[in-house]
Amino acid sequence: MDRLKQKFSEKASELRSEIKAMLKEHGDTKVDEVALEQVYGGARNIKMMVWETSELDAVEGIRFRGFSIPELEDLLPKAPGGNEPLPEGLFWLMLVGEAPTEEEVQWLSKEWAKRSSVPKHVFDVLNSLPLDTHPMTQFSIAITAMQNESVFARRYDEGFGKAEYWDATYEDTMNLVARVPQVAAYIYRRSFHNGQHIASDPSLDWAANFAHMLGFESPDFKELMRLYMTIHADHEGGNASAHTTHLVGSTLSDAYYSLAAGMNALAGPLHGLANQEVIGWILEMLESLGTQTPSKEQIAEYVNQTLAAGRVVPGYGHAVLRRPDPRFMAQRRFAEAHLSESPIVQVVWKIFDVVPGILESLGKVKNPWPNVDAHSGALLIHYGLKEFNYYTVLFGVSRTLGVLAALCWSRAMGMPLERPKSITTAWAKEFLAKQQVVA
Ligand code: HAX
Repeated sequence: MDRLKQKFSEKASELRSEIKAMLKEHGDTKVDEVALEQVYGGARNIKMMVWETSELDAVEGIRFRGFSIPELEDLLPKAPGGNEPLPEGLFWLMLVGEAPTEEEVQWLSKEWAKRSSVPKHVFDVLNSLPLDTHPMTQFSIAITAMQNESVFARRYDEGFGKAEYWDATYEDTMNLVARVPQVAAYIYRRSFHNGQHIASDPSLDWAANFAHMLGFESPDFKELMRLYMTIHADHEGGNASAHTTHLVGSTLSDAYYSLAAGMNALAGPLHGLANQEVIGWILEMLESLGTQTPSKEQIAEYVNQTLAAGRVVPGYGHAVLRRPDPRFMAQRRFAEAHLSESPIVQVVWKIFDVVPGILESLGKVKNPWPNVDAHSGALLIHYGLKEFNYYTVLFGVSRTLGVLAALCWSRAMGMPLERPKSITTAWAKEFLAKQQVVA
């Protein structure tokens, strides 16, 4: 058993016993009440699942195992000479709840490099798709195409028992995390660089190797990828990509099916695809205004036109957050340090000055502040990654870390099939009528 698997097994066994004891004593304690508007309103804020790897506070933002993004920037190991946390460290932290040492992170980089070989048929499947197939469609198909390699599915067929589910899920998770950068880079190069692929360099860390396979060698871009892959990894369990992965996994669909399902959820414009939408919207705005350096007044006018057309302002608002997203602020800090003169970054910052006031004035938007997707595109464009319908794949590569670390925990905790209750409107009316009779 490898060292991370051993550690995970020990932690999981401890927590399993604790949960068993807690449920024995407090299993019928109420943790929530549900209002009819939540039932009709996208289940906002209803506590209905367990997600060990991270927790989202409406004001403070995301905490991974209790650590905020600025704290992670200090806590996690960096690449030699670098300032940004290595995503390997975040994965380790999410999986076992302890920050790794430099040596443990180096071991994990090597372990993923060892497991990174993608079966040839996956590339054949990708090559059979029209070149203009959306990169997220290609990504989802490629993940599903790898499913024949699932250790979980094979061992389930052979008749293995519940106590081993976590072990096989760990193997699938490690293999998938190791492989997705190569799959994602292949999609980028086939879609946008005439199929001129770049071989993996296993001496590099996971994010730097991904940057290299995409075709970007600048040290700053590699640092950006380390930051990007760290901050997009997890956002507790209720967001659509995490929840979908969790739900599908609860049927004992293996990690490949579960991740592909989660990626299909990420591909929606109200979720991960917003990173593509933001930059598309900014470029449309610049074109429509006929300037690369719009004034705040011009931006405000364009925002009002967007709203008048019944569209949302992409990159702003959030179902849980009620302050500027710390993931936006982390990217802003990176931009201030590396590319504060970039014209497109300047536009993003001006939009940040203008949009919250306008959204607030509508009186209905619960969070007028920027989310993670408001900044990322401008950073990528600056470094030359301009094909913005690819951006959600970058998000997906990172999100793989969080949703699969959480899937390991779900199988280790013996989480059951997820099956909440739905109602009909007829039931709701009848229920309300009975309540009135009682009152
Ligand atoms: N622009 C215009 N209107 C907005 C808005 C925005 N950015 N954000 C919210 N609203 C509107 C809603 O559409 C809703 O209007 P109606 O009542 O007319 O339907 C109203 O304000 C109340 O919505 P809310 O309660 O504040 O927000 P929700 O929890 O319903 O939705 C969303 C959260 C993220 C979907 C929403 O803010 C939105 O559409 N934002 C733009 C798209 C976006 O950036 N998505 C990415 C979110 C982060 C993420 O998942 N990244 O992957």
